[in-house]
Amino acid sequence: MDPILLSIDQIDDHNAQRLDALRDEYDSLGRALARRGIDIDTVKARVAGFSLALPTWGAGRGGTRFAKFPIPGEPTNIHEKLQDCGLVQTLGRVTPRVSPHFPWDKVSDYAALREEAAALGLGFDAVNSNTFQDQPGQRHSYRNGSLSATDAGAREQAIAHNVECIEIGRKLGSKALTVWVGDGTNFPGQQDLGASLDRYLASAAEVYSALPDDWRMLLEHKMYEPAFYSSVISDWGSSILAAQTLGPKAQCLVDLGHHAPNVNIEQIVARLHRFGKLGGFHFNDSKYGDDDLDSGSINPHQLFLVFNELVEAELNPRDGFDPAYMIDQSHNVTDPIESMLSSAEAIAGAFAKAVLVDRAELLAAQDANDVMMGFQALRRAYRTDVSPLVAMARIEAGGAADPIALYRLLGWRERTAQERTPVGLGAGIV
Ligand code: PSV
Ligand code: MN
Repeated sequence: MDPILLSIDQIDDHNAQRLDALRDEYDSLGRALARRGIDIDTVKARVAGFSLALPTWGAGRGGTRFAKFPIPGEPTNIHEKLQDCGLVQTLGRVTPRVSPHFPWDKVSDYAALREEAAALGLGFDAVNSNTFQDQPGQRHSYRNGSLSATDAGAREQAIAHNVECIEIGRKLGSKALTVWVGDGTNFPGQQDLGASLDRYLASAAEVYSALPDDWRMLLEHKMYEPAFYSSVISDWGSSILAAQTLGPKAQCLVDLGHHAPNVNIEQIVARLHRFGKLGGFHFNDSKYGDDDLDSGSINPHQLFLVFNELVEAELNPRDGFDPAYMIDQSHNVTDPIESMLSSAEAIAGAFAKAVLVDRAELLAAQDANDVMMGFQALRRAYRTDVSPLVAMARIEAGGAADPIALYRLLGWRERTAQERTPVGLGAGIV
């Protein structure tokens, strides 16, 4: 496959046809914002500075527990996944990093992989360990847990895998390890709820001790699935207690789909930040559970409210607030490249809206207990159509005015369908 994904001319031609209309819309939005005392170019600069990572596994079609429906040309190895992520970044310009998952993305030469990614305009973000599946030839099964297993051999194997992920991550230029375990139970009485957490903490401490000085360990909680009665790190409470027990390099990672229904996620964000423990975010959307739907497709208002807290945290940082942002979605019925482009734009848009919130007005309303004006400060920002602003930031960074339209014109899938090995059927990922 040609590593040059598309020429600058192709993007320029595409943009040239749309630029006049976009300028008109941008200027109109600029005038509307100026009437609110907001300088559009300042907001655009904030948006231009916003970025997040793509998950390597998001480049492939996901699936449900029941089935996976592959599409021709989808990637089957890390090299092809990098190409697709590189294309997303070239067109969208919000996602300059990828977050790899091991052992799914194992190769023999990580220095070469780092160079390969750099040639595509990509760096590496947090590395993800996988002790929620058994691998061929593995000595101990994770059937009864990994870091929290009663079997010392399984625990040691899980610790060693996480330490290996850190070593790989160092070679890739990463600075964080994200740990999500599927450990838990399906039946009352299956495990001692206290002792399993003790075992998890002891194992996690060993992983923690292998972290380089400038690394973080991000603990990702999830209420249920694959465990349906209890999960060891089920909620933000368990997560922050574990992070506090482990030490300052341990922080919590919030995946939008991993909570009890109707939980106030923005409040969780604010709480974690209050204690300097908000380390990362997995963006997706959800209707019922960990649905891994496209960001902003179900509840865009929640996404905005989450960003309202994140922007607030940025403005009032505690303990070097520097969250690792990533998309974590399962693209079951769309072309993953299109979903990642659309989601990156939705996430950047939610960030832009949160930047528009008049913080002084919000604070004054809160201090005066003026409920309606506090709400209106958020509402005014939320209902602003920021798409011209996000598009202009993208174009100025070298991206496409309409990334999905240009992607379709490229015939990328038709090409990759000719050149890539077809994916097998089967069930999807969690
Ligand atoms: C678990 O559901 C999760 O959100 C974790 O981030 C995993 O690493 C990822 O999904 C893999 O499917
Ligand atoms: Mn996740």
